[in-house]
Parts: sequence; structure tokens; C-alpha cells
Amino acid sequence: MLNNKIQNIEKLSAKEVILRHLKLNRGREVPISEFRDEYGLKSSTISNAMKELKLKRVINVEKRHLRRGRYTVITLVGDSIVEQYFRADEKQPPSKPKVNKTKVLNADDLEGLTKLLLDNSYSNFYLDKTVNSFGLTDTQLILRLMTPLMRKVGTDWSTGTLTISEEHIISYRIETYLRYLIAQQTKEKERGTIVLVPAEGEEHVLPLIFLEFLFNPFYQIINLGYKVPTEDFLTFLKKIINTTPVWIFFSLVSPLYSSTLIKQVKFIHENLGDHVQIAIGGQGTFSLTPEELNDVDLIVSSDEDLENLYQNLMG
Ligand code: B12
Repeated sequence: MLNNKIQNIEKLSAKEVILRHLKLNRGREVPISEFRDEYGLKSSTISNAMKELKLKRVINVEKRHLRRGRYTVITLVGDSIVEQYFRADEKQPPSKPKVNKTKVLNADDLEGLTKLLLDNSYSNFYLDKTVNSFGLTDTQLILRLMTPLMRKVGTDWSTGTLTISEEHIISYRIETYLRYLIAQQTKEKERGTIVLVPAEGEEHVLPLIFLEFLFNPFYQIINLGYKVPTEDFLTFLKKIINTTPVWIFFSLVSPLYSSTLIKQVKFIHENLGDHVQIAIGGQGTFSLTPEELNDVDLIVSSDEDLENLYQNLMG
């Protein structure tokens, strides 16, 4: 599948790009979003080209309800402008049959997933297709795939198997992919607000996106990303605590920021009393002592803890 993409598209018009891509992917249902994601075509350009080609008349355009929402799928059918295009093209000498080198991955093949994420022709679409083929639930996607993958990236990075650039690329692509999934999630009636915030100084923000993806369907999620001064954070919390039950999820990946985090938690409890519930989680929490955790309502230090929290809050 990774090879089913037109090379050297610079000199082609949008119409040609669409037709050639359909040809390369003959027999497969081609989502319109693929033209946008793969070739950078704007939605309006795709729509105009489709009108000009009268694709709507000769190709089935149907709304398909996919697991995470609706999107439009184009399916090739019999005698059409596309078929005419194929006939014209087939007069050229036949090219060598292509060998499909794409390996079918499984969810535990972290090596294969790393390669896919670092492939030059990577797009969200390829990862999505692969991930969909695993048939994972949301918690499995995070706990069985994303978390072990990032842990492996950490190990490979510290042993020099992966470079810093490669770690950055993978982190960025995972973040982008999860944002892409979040944008397609269906919202149910909200049960409250979850504010996601890293310990002050902490730059590992991927776990916040994991949590946003997991809880977004049922909660108003406010993901504060990084570098939020505690006083500022407090002012912000005061504005929302009277209108909604609030959880604060603090993430601590690097143990370097554990004492700062404990100060933050104390400060918030001193100023807000029991108006908010505070959970802290992440691999950095191992360095905290039971005394330090006095002000914390919940500690999530393992994948199992996270699974349990998910069952409790979403069940
Ligand atoms: C990606 C990455 C980075 C990226 C982060 C990019 C981003 N957008 O987030 C960047 C490049 C910025 C980075 C920087 C650094 N990193 Co780094 N990084 C990683 C890596 C590979 C993945 C981190 C990650 O997302 N993990 C996600 C999961 C796996 O983490 P988790 O803590 O187990 O969380 C799970 C749960 O606990 C839960 N969870 C997490 N938080 C919370 C909170 C709540 C409330 C709940 C309910 C649940 C929950 O969700 C997860 C699923 O179970 C890790 C490797 C690893 N083992 O994680 C190294 C790693 C964490 N980094 C490391 C280091 C050393 C650094 C740097 C100091 C490097 C440097 N010299 O600059 C800096 C620190 C910067 C800083 N100030 O924080 C070390 C830490 C070693 C240590 N124990 O101190 C690791 C372990 C790599 C290694 N093997 O050496 N890093």
C-alpha cells in the first residue's frame, strides 16, 4: 500500500492526480481525504476537480459510517471516465508487475510500527489503516500499542538505535495521529471537566494526549500542554470549579520534577480545598514517598491503574 502513491506529481493537474491515484488503487475504496492527506490537495480543489470530471456521475460516492465517524468514500464502478482513462493509458508498454512489499503488521510488532512511522511516505492514513486492521479498543490502542511503542522508542533512543531526530519524528506523528482520532470522536453527554497538566518543567506531554483521547468522549477536556505557572493555573481553575465537577490530572514522566509537582498539588489544595480532585500519574511517580502523596486523591503509577481509572470514570 505504501507504494500506491503517484511519484513526481509536480507537473500534474488536480484532475490528473485524482485519476492516476484511482488507477493505481483500482479495486480499492479510496477515501476523498486521501487526495488531501497524500498530495496536499485542498478540499475545494478536490471538489472542483470531481465536478469537472463528473466523477459523481460515474463513480459511486457514498457516505460510509466508519468506527470513528462519517466520511465520504469513492468507489470505482464499470464504464466510466476513469475506465476510459485506463484504456488510453494501457496503450503504453506494460510496466513490470509490482511486488507488494508492504508487510502486514500486528499490534505487538513494535519494530514494524517504528519503521512505518519513520517511512518517507508516512501519513496518518497509513497508520490509521494499520491500526484499524488490529481492531483495538481505545484503551488497547493506548495501553497495548502507544505506551509500549513509546517505551521502546525511549530504550532505542538511549541505546543509540534511534537518533534524537527519529524519536522527535515518532513523537510528533503519534501526537498528530491521536489529534486526528480525537477530531473524529463522537461526544456523549459530559460528566464533568478534566484538566490535563504536566508537572511544572515537564516536557513529556504525550501522556496528556493519550489521556485526552481516552476521556474526551465523556468529559470536557482542557489540555494545558506545557509550561503553565501554578498561580496562573489556579486563577484559571477558580473560574471553572463552580460550574462543573473537576478532576486535575497531573502527569509526571521525568522524576526530576517530582518535588515541584508536590508543591503544586499542595498549593492547589490550600487554595481550593476539596473543590477539585487531583490525580497524578506517569512513570516519574515511582520516586514519590507515601508522605508526599498525602494531598493526592489518586495515584496512577501503572498501566493497570490507568485501565481501572478508565473503567471507573467511563463505565
Ligand atoms: C518522547 C520522549 C521525549 C520527548 C517528549 C515529546 C513529547 N511531545 O512529549 C522529548 C524529546 C521532549 C523528551 C525530552 C527529555 N527526555 Co524524554 N522520553 C521520551 C519517551 C521516548 C516517551 C515519553 C512518553 O510519552 N511516554 C509515555 C508513557 C510510556 O509514559 P508513562 O509515564 O508510563 O505514562 C503512562 C501512564 O502512567 C499514564 N499517565 C501518564 N501520566 C498520567 C497522569 C494521570 C493523571 C493519569 C491518570 C495517567 C497518566 O499514561 C501512560 C499510559 O499508561 C520516554 C521513554 C519512556 N520510557 O517513556 C523518554 C524518557 C522519559 N526521557 C528521558 C529523558 C532523560 C529526557 C530528557 C532529560 C533528555 C534531555 N537530556 O534533554 C528530556 C527532559 C525534558 C523535560 N524537561 O521534561 C528518560 C527519562 C529517564 C529518567 N527516568 O529520568 C526516558 C525514560 C528515556 C530513556 N530511556 O532514557 N523526551
